[in-house]
Amino acid sequence: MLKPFNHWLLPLLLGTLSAQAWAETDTAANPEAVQIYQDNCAGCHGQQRTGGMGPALLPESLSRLKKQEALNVILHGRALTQMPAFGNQIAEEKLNRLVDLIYTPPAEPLSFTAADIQASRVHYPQPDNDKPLFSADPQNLFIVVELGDHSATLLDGDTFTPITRFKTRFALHGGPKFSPDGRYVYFASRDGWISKYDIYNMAWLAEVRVGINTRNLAISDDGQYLMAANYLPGNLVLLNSKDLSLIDIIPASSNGDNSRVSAVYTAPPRGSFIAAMKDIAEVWELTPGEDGAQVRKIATQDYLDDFFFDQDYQHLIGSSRKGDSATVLNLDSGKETARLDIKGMPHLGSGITWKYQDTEVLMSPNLKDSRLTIIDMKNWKTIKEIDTQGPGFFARSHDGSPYAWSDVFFGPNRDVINIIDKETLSIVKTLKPMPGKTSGHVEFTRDGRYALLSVWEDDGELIVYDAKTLEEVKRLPMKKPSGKYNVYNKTRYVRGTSH
Ligand code: DHE
Repeated sequence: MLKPFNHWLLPLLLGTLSAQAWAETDTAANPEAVQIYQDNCAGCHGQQRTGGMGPALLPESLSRLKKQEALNVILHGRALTQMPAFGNQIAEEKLNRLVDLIYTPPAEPLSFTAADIQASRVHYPQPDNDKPLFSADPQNLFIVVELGDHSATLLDGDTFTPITRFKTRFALHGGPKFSPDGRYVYFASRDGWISKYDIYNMAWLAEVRVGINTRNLAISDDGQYLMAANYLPGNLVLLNSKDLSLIDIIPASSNGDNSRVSAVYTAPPRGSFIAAMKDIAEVWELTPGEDGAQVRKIATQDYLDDFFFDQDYQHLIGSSRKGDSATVLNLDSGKETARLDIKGMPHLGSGITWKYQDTEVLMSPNLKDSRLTIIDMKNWKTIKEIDTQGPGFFARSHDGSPYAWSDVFFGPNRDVINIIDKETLSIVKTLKPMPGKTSGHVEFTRDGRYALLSVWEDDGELIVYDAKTLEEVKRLPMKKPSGKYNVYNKTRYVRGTSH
């Protein structure tokens, strides 16, 4: 059953932001653009460009959109959203100045307070039904995020049939996270919205805006708490996951230094969250409670940015911001126990592990170099480097599969996917799912029998492969499908998937 649903059309209680007049410098430098903005954009994007129903229009939130693309959206509107076309009302040359304005940092610092968070909360009707409204196995569902038109598809993981497709907030980032029972899924958007969706009833339940520039979210092992990491303002926000009410705001500052927070992860066996700090040489462990979070600060030698954890969450493997090495931190003792020799820029967050001979290995893609690095997790030594056709972004495997999959996300060969034999540690096959089109990010079904791959294009596809024979099983058209997340694999923290 496909259920069309556009949550932008529902009445929204928009957040009120701290009153701040336009900085005089903005008005003086670009007065006409400021006027155009106030007359046409402020209603949805906020008086101070910090967002409302529409996304924030600040350099931090637009860094991934080229100016020409922003101009095209203003000229022609954005399909399936409330963004209208202005090309037939305002001269292009004036709109160009408007684009310049939104890519200019505000002259005065922005603030986003507890009151702003509370005022932004959106409640939807709460369904009175505890059973899925579909017959698919609730543990073998996938959520597929489609960045192309800011949507998500709920997919039956046995038949590979879409159950429903729904609009999401603009520009989601990081994996959505499920409640432990798999009934609810939580999304984070780059401009601060946290949204809770009821999978069984295929309905939004609540939303809240937690910041201006958000990185990701994590759910506690017991499902009670949600923590979000923000670049702007630099802080962590703790919510009650039931109704997304605010519990605590934890500013990311230490000894007078303020930091952006790169990401927050849940550490289930520890009952805590672990946060990566962008601008201070510390790792934070936060234990949530009804009255707030207790913070343990672990000093590190480097600024550690991108984290991977071993299966029992005793060790954190973090790459240094400079990207030329990685550190192993024992989370119990708070001491650095090893250094990994990984050149280039390892993307540890996308690393995966599997059992190999009498040990466990970690394989990390590399954002800068054309190689995959495989490390023995007993002694933290590199045991194999695999040359690839370009830098990669994601890697995936499953205990039920003999192979690990990794993309080549950048450069002329971004259309290939390498299949690595987990016993021989070598590439056994290279797939080219759609020549010339970026392919990346794989997730397996609950039993590891099938692998689902994205063709990462506006008119892209989700391709289902038999994970053993590597033959194609099905193609589904999708709009720039990015990540896909299997309920069982994610809620059981299965080896080979992202946690
Ligand atoms: Fe991501 C996860 C950081 C750019 C798509 N990305 C993550 C996580 C971090 C991270 C810390 C883990 C959080 C989580 O899942 O809860 N990403 C970063 C960056 O620092 C970087 C390089 C720059 C930035 O501007 O943020 C970056 N990421 C991108 C992209 O350009 C991608 C390809 C497209 C996009 O969405 O913007 C992208 N990142 C993803 C995806 C995941 C992700 C799909 C979840 C992967 C998973 O399997 O769980």
